[in-house]
Amino acid sequence: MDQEENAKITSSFESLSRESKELYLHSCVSETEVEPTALQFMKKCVSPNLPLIIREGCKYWPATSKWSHEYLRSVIGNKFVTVAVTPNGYADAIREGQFVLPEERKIKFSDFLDIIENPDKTNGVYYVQKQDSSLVKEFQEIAEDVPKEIVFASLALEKKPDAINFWMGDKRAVTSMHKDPFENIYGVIKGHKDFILIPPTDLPWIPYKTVPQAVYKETTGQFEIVSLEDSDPIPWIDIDPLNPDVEKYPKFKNAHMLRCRVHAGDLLYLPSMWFHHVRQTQGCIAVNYWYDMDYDIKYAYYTMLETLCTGKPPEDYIEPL
Ligand SMILES: O=C(O)CCC(=O)C(=O)O
Repeated sequence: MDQEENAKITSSFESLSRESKELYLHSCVSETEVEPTALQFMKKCVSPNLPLIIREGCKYWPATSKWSHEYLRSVIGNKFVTVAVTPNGYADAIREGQFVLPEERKIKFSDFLDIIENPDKTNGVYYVQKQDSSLVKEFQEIAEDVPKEIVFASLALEKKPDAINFWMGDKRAVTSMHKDPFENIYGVIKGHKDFILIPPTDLPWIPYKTVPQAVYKETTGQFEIVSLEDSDPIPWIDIDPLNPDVEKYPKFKNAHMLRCRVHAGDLLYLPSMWFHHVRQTQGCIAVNYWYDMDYDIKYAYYTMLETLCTGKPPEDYIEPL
């Protein structure tokens, strides 16, 4: 691409980012204390692709009052569940030039609770974070303590959730910045979560790097990073929004970061394709509902932006006849 064309594209990115801020983004995540109707949710959130916190939106779910450690021990203490273990709390993040997956272990839930209660007595950071509808697959004994769907969302989106996930972990466990193709309704049951959100229109300022995959393995008390030779390299975001290296990635300064704290009993609507980074308090428990996004005109524009940023057509691109 010649210089002139490059300058045109950069100025288009700047105007997209500026116009988005001026016309539709807010300076903080909107909040309500009243559950939206399906129509309000569609009109004010899904359609404009804007996040919303519904304070006390899950306060009256049975889980919010029932899920003490004592209760969980008595109901699922003997069950083996999948836990992600890392040396530093960063699962699925770039380390030493590789995308490093956590070591997945099956341990008894009561042993996991012991570790959460005494994190300094164990090597590594433990996080129950499997995202394959884990609440339904691994925690079915307690699944009845939360609704099977979020009614206003199912009505608005005209579908049932694709996955319902259970999250519980150490305060050092961090979910690195990424985006998902889901409309996400995220309920915090115990503790609180801190989200950093960046809108999809800021994609040009987000540094992606395509790196080989690897996995943590603990042997004799030491974690090592083992390369996954047979896996394909993947693109992942190479910046920590808590401590961004703006010398390396100066454009990241343009990103419009929204920060919000979601307390126990609150619901967050996290729109599809928004970049998010998540932290939590010790032993924080959450349940989230992923609804498949609609592959609509917003998605098509996003894909165009991605193509402009990378200079490459999308992976599933089919040459027109
Ligand atoms: O709670 C977390 O640690 C991450 C949540 C997340 O990434 C999601 O719900 O998509």
